[in-house]
Amino acid sequence: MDLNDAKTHNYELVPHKGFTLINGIHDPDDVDQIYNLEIRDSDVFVVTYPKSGTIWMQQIMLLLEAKGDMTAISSINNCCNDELIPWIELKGKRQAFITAPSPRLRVTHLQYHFMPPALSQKKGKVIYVARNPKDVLVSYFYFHKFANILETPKDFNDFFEKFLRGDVFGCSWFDHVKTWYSHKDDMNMLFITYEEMIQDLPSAVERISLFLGKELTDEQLANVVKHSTFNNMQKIPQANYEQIPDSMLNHHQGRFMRKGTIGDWKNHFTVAQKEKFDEVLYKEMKDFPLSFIWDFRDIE
Ligand code: PPS
Repeated sequence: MDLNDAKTHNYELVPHKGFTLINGIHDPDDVDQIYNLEIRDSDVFVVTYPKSGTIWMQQIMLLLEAKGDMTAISSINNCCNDELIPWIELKGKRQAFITAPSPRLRVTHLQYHFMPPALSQKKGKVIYVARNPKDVLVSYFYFHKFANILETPKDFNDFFEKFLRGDVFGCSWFDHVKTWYSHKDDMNMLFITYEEMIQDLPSAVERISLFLGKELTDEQLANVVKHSTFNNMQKIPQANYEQIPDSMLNHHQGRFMRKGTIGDWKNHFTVAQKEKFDEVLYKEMKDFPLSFIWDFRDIE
């Protein structure tokens, strides 16, 4: 199935093997078969919890492949970035992966246990993009209003509680990040944060390029950066999913490229919500060697 498939479905979350899938766009049997895929050394998977910078990383990878030439990407008749770097877990995409030419670039929101074990034997590459969970929550709240494939939240607090319970597609942000991070050294993995990318996009692009073994000139790298800034991506219809039909994305309710910043949670969380979130955060992450940037001021 393509994301631009205009059929009307009854989308709902279905629990599957300790994770959740979205009925209508995921097929559990198909998802289970991902584990058995043969991996090539040239395969690259971008792994994210939803709303952590997937489309941003897609854009950077497409531009690196095209050596910074945006016209080369725009001239391909694609409706959105994920037609060129698809989600492996969407219906029909696993089959296409098997015969696709190298390099096979894919994105996924899946948890670690669904992915081929060859990745943990250092075959292929993984880029994990993590974003601070308070901003993920806010971005995900707006995406639930925007996406008809997800339940519209009653209000912010209702969504806040669901997110903390992991009662959303992607399940618990904490489990997702901790599980993938704990396998970092088994894999060829680049672990990078959304905040690092905001803080210094040229350095982030250089790291990604080096990790992927790309050889670009300084000018080509500068073009990759230029065409992957939030302001420029906002103007690209493919990055905004503008051609995805209203049956899937309610374009009157918002835009995919919404704010693209750090610390928007401060405009949404009440004091009580912040305290509650921090309690859970402490409990979940106190023994974990990961820290996040929560505010723009922290990097100024
Ligand atoms: S999804 O639906 O899970 O694939 O969403 P995902 O692409 O992972 O995340 C969407 C958020 O990433 C922001 N974004 C960017 N921020 C800064 N710079 C650039 N170039 C960029 N591209 C995408 C996008 O705006 C969403 O965040 P919010 O906070 O909602 O704006």
